[in-house]
Amino acid sequence: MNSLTKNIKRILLPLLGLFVAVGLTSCQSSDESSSTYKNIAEKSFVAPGEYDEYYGFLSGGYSGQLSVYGIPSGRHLYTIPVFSEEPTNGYGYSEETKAMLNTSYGRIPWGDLHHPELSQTDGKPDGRWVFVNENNTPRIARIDLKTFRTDEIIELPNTSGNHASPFVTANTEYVFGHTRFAGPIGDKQDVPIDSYSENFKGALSFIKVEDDGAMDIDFQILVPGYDYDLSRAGKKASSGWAFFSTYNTEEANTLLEINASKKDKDYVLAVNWEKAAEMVQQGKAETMEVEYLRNYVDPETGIAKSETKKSVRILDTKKVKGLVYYIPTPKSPHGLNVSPDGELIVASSKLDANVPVHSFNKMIQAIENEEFDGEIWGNPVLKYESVLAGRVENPGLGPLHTEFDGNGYAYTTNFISSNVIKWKLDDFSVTDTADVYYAPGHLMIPGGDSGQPWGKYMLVMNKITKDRYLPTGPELFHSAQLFDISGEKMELINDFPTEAEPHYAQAIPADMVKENQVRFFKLEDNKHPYAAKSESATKVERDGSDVHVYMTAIRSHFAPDNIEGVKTGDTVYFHITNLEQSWDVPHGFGIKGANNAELLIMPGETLTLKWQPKKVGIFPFYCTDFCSALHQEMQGYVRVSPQGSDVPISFGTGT
Ligand code: RUQ
Ligand code: CUA
Repeated sequence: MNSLTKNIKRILLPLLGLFVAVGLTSCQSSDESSSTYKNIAEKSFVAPGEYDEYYGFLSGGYSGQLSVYGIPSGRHLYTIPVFSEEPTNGYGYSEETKAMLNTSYGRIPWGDLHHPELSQTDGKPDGRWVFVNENNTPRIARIDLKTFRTDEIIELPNTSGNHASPFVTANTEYVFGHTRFAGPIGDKQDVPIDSYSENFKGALSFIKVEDDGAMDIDFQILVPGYDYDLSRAGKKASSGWAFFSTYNTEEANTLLEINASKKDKDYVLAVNWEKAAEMVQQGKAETMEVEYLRNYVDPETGIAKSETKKSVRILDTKKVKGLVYYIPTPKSPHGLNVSPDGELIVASSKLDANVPVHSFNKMIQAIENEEFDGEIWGNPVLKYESVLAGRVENPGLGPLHTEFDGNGYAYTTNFISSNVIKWKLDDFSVTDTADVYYAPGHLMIPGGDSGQPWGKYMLVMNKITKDRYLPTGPELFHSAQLFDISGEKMELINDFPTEAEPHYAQAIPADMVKENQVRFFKLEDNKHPYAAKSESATKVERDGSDVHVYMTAIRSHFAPDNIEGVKTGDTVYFHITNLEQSWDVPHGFGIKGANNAELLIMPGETLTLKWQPKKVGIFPFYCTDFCSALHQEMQGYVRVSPQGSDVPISFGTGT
């Protein structure tokens, strides 16, 4: 066995063994440790009626949604629907929100959401928006933190597996999206899979964010067909640059577990995005015809719309030079993180015994001095030693992600050894290790990937829950563990289950978000074409086989609440306007037999439920949200007659 194979075995076997090992490890608290926890409980205790210090935004992974948790309490505050339908409030089911889930492949009810990223100003999270990526059918969404709603979703063409995404530049000029799964780009799509090295490429997308948040792809950079795994923008010293970790530089198309673990080093790609943007301005990009959708909520009507885009501008690094540099990095790196001052680039190598740390300044010098070690597509590979700032020696097994506390320390998760290490940025020495339960992926310090971390708490998101909580059958929520990192030692202070699989998270001081909240929508500003802004404006209109119901809801009745003249074969649109004008008084709407979810209508808003009655009879509808003492009375009836009957449209609400 050559030493390479031995090395692979040495690394891969523990990976496999992990799943056995966690089964054997018992980390349940003994009486002794329970009492220790009682002593620290007050560190995460938020008294009833008091607020958390931070909003935490945790990705839902394969739920497709974004969860909002209070930190340090771990209270689950809200779930923001993004890439998946959400029956709780009818997102994706109401006529107003359906278009948010449109793609060039048709309407998709589900997504795989990996990374939240807060918008930034001067390298500091600013509380305007959260961006999130969809990994499966590549998209990026923007969530408005005044309403906690998804306002825009843009699809990324020429991309598969949008994983290294959606990281922002220091003033949110751009948000990035990238290819994890390389593939053919351009006209020639129908190619043999094993023609990978000839036909498969990657695309790095740079999405411009306007002042009002509107997104569009400014340009894409074509790069070799590697797997682009994670990225971060440079900041301060390195602003104008972006960095991407890669694996599978072997360009394998099968059994990647082995075939993409052959080379000793893959690369971190350093991309000069500022220069790329300039080149695009100078007309140096080619235009490629592709189709992709941009879905956005019309701010006037509140109705989501889709627009089809037809082309993107491409900078092909085979032809355009001076944009990308390859920094050799051992070995199948995953996490990619840039220190708060922008100088250090940490690429955690899943399969290497050390964590390499690159220096931005050394990189610039190496470029100037042409300290090169070959080239890829005519672009320089820099000498590893020329760029390396140092190594974190023996960090633990399976290092994945790193965050920074802003006080000179970094924290890195180890997936296989189930712990987090704290290490010093000036000499790369490990100063503390904390066990977590179990198999951590990402970790998050509020602002910890920005230029200004708030280094008081660290949240570690674990992939395996096992015996941490009461069992819930074969499926368990993942678990998050909160540490106090204000002292020398990391101290575990809270532990709570999290919905689906949080990959990454962001957090921001609550004051930066809570003062900006929209508490209700002003009725006078409602420009929905089917709004009924008072009960006197309610009506039912037939248009062929379509029936439009202009309905209002207010404590504690609907108007109209008796409707006749609907027939089987009709399509009924219930346009319901919530007339309330105060905070936290939604009304719900559900009707028997609807092949649809309920609606949850916020004060001042109009939402529409589409219903196709299939049976003759009397169909009750009711408010689904306990809104008032007489909520149970908030109900009504629709009479459905057979197709062809001559029952006329009539409607009313009592007398
Ligand atoms: S991932 S556990 Cu960010 Cu999707 Cu690393
Ligand atoms: Cu309105 Cu219950």
